Amino acid sequence: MREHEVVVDAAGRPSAILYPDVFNVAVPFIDRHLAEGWGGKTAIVFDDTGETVSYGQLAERVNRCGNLLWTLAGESGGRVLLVVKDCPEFFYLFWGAIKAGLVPVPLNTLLRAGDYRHIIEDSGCAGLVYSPEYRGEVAQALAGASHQPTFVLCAEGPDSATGLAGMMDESSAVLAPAPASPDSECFWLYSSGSTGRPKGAVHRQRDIVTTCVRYAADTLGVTGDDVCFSAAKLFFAYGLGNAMTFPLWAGATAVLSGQRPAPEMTFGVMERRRPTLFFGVPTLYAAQLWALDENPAYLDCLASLRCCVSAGEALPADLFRRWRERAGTLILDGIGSTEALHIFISNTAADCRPGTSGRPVPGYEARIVDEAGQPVTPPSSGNDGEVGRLFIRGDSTAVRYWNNPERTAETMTGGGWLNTGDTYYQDADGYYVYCGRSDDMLKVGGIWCSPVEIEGRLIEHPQVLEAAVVGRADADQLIKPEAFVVLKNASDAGDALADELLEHCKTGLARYKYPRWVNFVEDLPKTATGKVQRYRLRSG
Ligand code: 3UK
Repeated sequence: MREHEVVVDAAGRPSAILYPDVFNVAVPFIDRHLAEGWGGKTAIVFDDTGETVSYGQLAERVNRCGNLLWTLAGESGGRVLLVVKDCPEFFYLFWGAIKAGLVPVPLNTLLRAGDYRHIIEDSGCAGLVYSPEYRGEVAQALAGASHQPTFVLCAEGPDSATGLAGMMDESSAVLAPAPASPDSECFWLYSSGSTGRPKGAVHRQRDIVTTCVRYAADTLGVTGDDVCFSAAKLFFAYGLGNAMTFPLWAGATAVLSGQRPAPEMTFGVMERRRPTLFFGVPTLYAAQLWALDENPAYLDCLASLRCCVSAGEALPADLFRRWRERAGTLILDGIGSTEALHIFISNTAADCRPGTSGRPVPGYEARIVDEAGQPVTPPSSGNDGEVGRLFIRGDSTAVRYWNNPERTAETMTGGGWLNTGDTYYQDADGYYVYCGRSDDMLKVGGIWCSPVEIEGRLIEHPQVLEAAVVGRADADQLIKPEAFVVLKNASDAGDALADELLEHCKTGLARYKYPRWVNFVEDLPKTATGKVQRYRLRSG
């Protein structure tokens, strides 16, 4: 098989990615490093056990696992569901499946039996592999499911006949890549969404390469010297790139932890494994700052970082500033999605505007359109552009949802344009500013009002930990903002603080945007991936 080729322009930036007709993406990500003489380099450090895996060991285990999965599945193109925590086996399973011509489907390990059952039935999977931690939910899902996979395997544990390690040992260490093409279907990711059943986004072989060339290498500058640590888990498209495809593409090292990403865990991993790149979500950065205040010794753990990345939800400018002051690094906010596979609009170290998502990653196009699908007025002579719906186009977007032509038509809208479901505008300098999900936006007094902006103002208040804002109809049935606030100290709640927060909003925002109601709550409803579910806060 001929190698892929990244064509660069005169400035050394990627202008095109060329592929041979026959292309299996496991070859450049796994086998290439052996051919280039890097077999001895460390690919994975597993923090839970201290185990390290070299690129040579990785290639051999991917082959063994691919042979095993192929033998068990007995069909080409069969889906293999992975309910697997972050650990080296995740790599063997994901790449082994792809190399053998099967379709890996990493699943959120925080789901419950009912969700797994839906996915087992929806995918018509050939196999399911799970980490022992999730045995209970998986068993319950299988017991009730109308479809039964051909094989079910535990990813860890004693070398018994049902365990992965023992069965891999008995499988051949030689595996020729299954013939595929750059456009053939490669893996799926179920997107959680805040509403409705999860939908399987179908990604092609080339999609992974695109995110690595365009975002990881060109935007973030990941090289073989980097050590990547992601608090976002591998089952999430964000984590899959951060902690697996990006380091593998660059010949770098991935640090994995099977533990829950609380501040203590992330600081501990940083202290032991010295990552250069850290990938988190805004809520975690906020909690880490809080922990740094409590325990300043944590600061030493951050010394190896050259840069941090945030995605999943908008990073408030205040959090960006506090982190830069306290931790001394930038947090590059970028927006990505399961359907786009990774980040497509981003800040960079050289061009960073706090409170915005940055500019389109080179290789992606963005369009902001009105409800009729027409481009909104762009920014001009010092004025912001109009607010509208964000569509993007790029060579990593999912081709369809499995088994769901209606949602496919709504989201993959033709001509390669993906409807992100997000509301954005471009500021006067062209930076893209997130205003909320298209369906979370409020019209207050006839003017678009972003819950995210009000939340950003609320959390600037020193007593506020988290906030969510939704629309609530007032006595005239006009929509006005209502705030749900989590305090750092719940005992501070009271009318005096509520009044103070209103004043804080009125002084910091256009006046019509202040919340008309403030509710103090213990926590906010969130999806399994940590996004606030505003729709659950809306009344009536
Ligand atoms: C929201 C953001 C504002 C936005 C993801 C990086 O989050 C990821 O994928 P999901 O499918 O959700 C996608 C939706 O999340 N969002 C993501 N990033 C930002 N909103 N600022 C941001 N920086 O609504 C988007 O449509 O769970 C993130 C890489 C890969 C991903 N899958």
